[in-house]
Amino acid sequence: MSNLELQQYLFDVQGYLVIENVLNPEELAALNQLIDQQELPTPGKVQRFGSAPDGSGFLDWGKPFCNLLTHQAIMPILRFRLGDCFRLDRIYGMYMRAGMPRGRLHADYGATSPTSGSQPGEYFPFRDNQVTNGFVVVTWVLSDTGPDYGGFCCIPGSHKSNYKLPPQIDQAPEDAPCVIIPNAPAGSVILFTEALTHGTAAWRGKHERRSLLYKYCVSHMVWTSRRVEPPANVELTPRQKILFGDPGDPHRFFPSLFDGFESEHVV
Ligand SMILES: O=C(O)CCC(=O)C(=O)O
Ligand SMILES: [Fe+2]
Repeated sequence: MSNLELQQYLFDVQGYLVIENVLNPEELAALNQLIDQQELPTPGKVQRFGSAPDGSGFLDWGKPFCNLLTHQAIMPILRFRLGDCFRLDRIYGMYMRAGMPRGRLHADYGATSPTSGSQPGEYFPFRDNQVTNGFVVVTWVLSDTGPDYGGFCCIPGSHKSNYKLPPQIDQAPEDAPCVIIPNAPAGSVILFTEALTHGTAAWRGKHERRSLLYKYCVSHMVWTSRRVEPPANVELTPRQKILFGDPGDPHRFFPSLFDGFESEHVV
């Protein structure tokens, strides 16, 4: 079984995947230095930085942020869940300091989602050996996160649950053994489906939490009328540019991110 098949299996079973050692120390330092240069306000009530839409958010801060858009470590995995045609719906960074409280557990699909009572849109059922799901988050971990510190937390497998999140877990996720904080050292990437029940655990680390979140969805799906704009000062590759295209039907009105990009390490 190839490593990719293993990743596919684990992503499907767990609803998330951690891949360690994707960014090397130089790449991490470059990203962290560019964030330092922004002189952001001390995190507290505000936990997010560099958000878009509107504008380009942290993509405007330099090429290292744009290099992550179509990184070879994530593209084959995004393809499992989003098919060949997908767009960048939104981005933001998260930073946290010791003592900052948790966020609420949530999911964007299924019984726990805020829209669970509404008519579903086009639905992609699971077919053997092929899973598609409209919305995937790629979190680039720029400082260590995990059970000792806090950060991203989730209920593994909850993307397949048919029941609403029980109030006992909602009110005290830190006491629920089913809620875990995956270990993800700096340089890791976490991919998760927004169907997974997930959230932000309180931060206990002495160091600052820093993560960059890139959220991708199938090409014909949008959440708002606002769009992430391509950065003004960085020349994007043709493949990266596709992510900023107007929403449209896959292949008919929105091009593939894989056809013709074989030279970019497409698996
Ligand atoms: O990484 C985190 O703290 C969770 C972020 C989150 O809830 C999300 O991306 O939807
Ligand atoms: Fe979320």
